[in-house]
Amino acid sequence: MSRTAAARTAPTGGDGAEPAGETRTALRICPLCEATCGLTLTIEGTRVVSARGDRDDVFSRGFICPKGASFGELDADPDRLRTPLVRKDGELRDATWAEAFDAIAARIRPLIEEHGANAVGVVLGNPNVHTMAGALYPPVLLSVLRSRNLFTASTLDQMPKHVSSGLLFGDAVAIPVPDLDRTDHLLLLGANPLESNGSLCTAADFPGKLKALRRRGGTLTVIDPRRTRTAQLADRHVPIRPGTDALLLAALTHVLFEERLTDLGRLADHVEHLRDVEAAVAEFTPEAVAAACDMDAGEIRTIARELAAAPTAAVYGRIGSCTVEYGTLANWLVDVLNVLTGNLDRPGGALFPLSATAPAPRPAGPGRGFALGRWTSRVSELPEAKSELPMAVLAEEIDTPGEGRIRALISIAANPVLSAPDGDRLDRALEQLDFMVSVDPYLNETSRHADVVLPPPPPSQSSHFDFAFNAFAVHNQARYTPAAVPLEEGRIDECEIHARLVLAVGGMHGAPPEAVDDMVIEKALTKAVAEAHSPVHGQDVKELTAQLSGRTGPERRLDMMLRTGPYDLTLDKLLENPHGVDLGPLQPRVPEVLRTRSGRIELLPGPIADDLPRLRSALDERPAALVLVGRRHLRSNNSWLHNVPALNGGSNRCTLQIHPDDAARLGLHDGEQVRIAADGGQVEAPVEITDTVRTGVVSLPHGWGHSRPGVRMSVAASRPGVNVNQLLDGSRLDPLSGTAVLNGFPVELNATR
Ligand SMILES: Nc1nc2c(c(=O)[nH]1)N[C@H]1C(S)=C(S)[C@@H](COP(=O)(O)OP(=O)(O)OC[C@H]3O[C@@H](n4cnc5c(=O)[nH]c(N)nc54)[C@H](O)[C@@H]3O)O[C@H]1N2
Ligand SMILES: Nc1nc2c(c(=O)[nH]1)N[C@H]1C(S)=C(S)[C@@H](COP(=O)(O)OP(=O)(O)OC[C@H]3O[C@@H](n4cnc5c(=O)[nH]c(N)nc54)[C@H](O)[C@@H]3O)O[C@H]1N2
Ligand code: SF4
Ligand SMILES: [Mo]
Repeated sequence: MSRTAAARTAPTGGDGAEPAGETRTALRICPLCEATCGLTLTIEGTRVVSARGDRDDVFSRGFICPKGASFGELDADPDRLRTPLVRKDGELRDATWAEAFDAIAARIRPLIEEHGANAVGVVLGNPNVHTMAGALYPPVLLSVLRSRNLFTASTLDQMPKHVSSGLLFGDAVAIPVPDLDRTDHLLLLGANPLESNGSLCTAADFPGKLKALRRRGGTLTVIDPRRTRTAQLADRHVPIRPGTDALLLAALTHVLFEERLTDLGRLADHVEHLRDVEAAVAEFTPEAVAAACDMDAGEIRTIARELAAAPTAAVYGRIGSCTVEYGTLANWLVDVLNVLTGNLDRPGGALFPLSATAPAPRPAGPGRGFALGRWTSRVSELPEAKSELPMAVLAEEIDTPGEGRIRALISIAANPVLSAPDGDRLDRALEQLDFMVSVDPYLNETSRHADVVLPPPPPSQSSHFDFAFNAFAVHNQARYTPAAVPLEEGRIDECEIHARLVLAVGGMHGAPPEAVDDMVIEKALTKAVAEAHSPVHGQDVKELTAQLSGRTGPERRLDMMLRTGPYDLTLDKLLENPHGVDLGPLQPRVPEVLRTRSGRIELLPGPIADDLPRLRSALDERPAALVLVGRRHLRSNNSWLHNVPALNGGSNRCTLQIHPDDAARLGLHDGEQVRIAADGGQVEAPVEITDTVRTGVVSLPHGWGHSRPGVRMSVAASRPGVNVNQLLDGSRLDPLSGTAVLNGFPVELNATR
């Protein structure tokens, strides 16, 4: 047994005491982005002193980036909260776990009883997809709360993709990912994996995979208003006008029909409404969209022909195609193009991953379909999508008086004061709540408003399995890393925090936390044994429950999901294979994956057809003189890594990037402060003149603005930056998905001299 393997089985339980100074290694899947790299941690006593890429990891093969390398520094950040905080006499003070959960039970239950379930809002932030707790417990929390006021980072991010997948395939989480390792041609829109390491396309070493694509003779086209590091790798970079991707994609679709370049291949028998799509895009000729996109009509035709001619190809869009005015239409068109070129669901194209914890595939056939707008938000009456309301209306749901107002908020791993539009308004709204709980390691711009803060332990002390990202990975695999360091005295695991939260708000305060896991296991197994296609069909629930291994509730739940899943896997098998189990390349899954009412791919869904007139009218709109887009830096992760000294600095700076021609026109000099104004407000930032951004476009990153009082993030506060989302008032949304328009909105610049 290797040292590493020995370390993996050692600590978690017991007292875990280690003589200080003794060095060992342990494996930990990195939780800092979607690439899910395997890390080898070197641990001295209980301190992580270094992190390297795990060369034996079946998925990441040793890849690591600067964020993963700073795992130890992040883990040991002295600003991390060590104990729960409870507000007394207006001030947040250290408290015991018992006091914290008592306070939650005492305050939330009466509010629900008096004002109903919707009086409690829930906000789920991005790191929930990077923790086991965040995958396993929020669904239970929501089922006990039964509140319609759910807001997540998805409506600042990928909700357009969920809506598009829901409508096309009948399953909002059936998201095709580009087959990076095998494709011959990648058309990439609004994504910068060289900095982000990829998203809704989990691939460790995305940069290496793009280089390999080119080495094997494949081609890469990048559509991005900035000449990003990803664009610099491409065969073709198109600096499109922000917000117009849907027009470009509609024109590409048009060309495929017009030039008879469609070839659905095996999918031909599984697609509805093909001719309706042809009619729907009839007006979107390359010539008609060229001016709006600021592209050459000939180039649009070339891109369409290249896409059709490639032996295999994948169209892939991310943030720049999501958080924009026509986000759902663009995301729909991405997969329409994949279908029309026969690339959906074929090796080398865009395929549906099958994760180890997904339910075992059921036989093909009609499903329940996907419905949008089953209820609306109270104030602006915006439709729900995937049971969520737009994050952009959270503030108004709190600060607008009347029946149904949100009076209490449970915020888990979220920092909407910085990540959502108009943080100032949200900041004030949070002050008006009767009660707020934050599950968060930091006292930051959002959690500072909480009455109770529940801090999870640092990542070295948490076990990890990627429930979310395995479902979007470019290669099927499963890896589990138990906690690398034993829980520090006085800490409780984040899974237990969530379980106790569920019990406290669900009227079962004080019950053992495993009760939550037992309840879930019983319910899930009862369902599984009744399903003919389940590997446990017809078996006895009690016996199955007794077979589950795992030292903790979450481990037993993982074991259960593996046993009822599509592969012959158990928790023990994952523990025996600490570097992971390779489950092979992605396989075709149509029609089994489809859940539409027709059991086929519904290529022109009604809500999409109804939204197309909006896109048609965009053809005649006069573009704004200057629009703003965001950007990500390799050493960042949204709003919460600015407190790690190694990650705060270098290229990771909150500057306003502007093209030299625009700077000259506006008389702006490099380094000077500029005032940026938009319909929601204004902020000031230093000018950075660079020709990597096209003319007519400026770029300011998000996640900055750490200057509010009461925040306990000393490093971040020393270089606060400004909050780009203060430029927005939350009214610009992609209507079908409720996703905030964070890219491509008009701004004005004024020197502060
Ligand atoms: N203008 C603009 N705005 C954007 C974006 C953009 O591109 N431009 N991007 C959007 C996107 S894609 C996203 S996903 C959102 C993100 O929006 P949020 O999810 O609101 O923001 P994060 O900065 O990811 O903050 C997450 C919070 O989780 C906490 N946290 C970290 N680790 C853990 C943990 O292990 N457990 C718990 N319980 N908490 C933890 C952090 O301290 C922080 O408070 O921002 C969006 N906002
Ligand atoms: N280092 C780092 N990695 C991260 C994160 C981070 O903050 N830092 N965040 C993580 C999260 S939560 C997410 S969701 C992913 C996001 O992953 P990506 O989508 O790859 O992230 P971005 O770097 O925001 O890339 C969006 C690109 O879209 C471009 N763009 C803006 N508007 C438009 C437009 O209208 N059309 C087109 N075609 N392009 C446009 C921008 O210039 C930018 O280059 O990254 C994840 N990984
Ligand atoms: S690429 Fe992502 S998962 Fe890999 S080490 Fe960097 S932050 Fe971690
Ligand atoms: Mo995100």
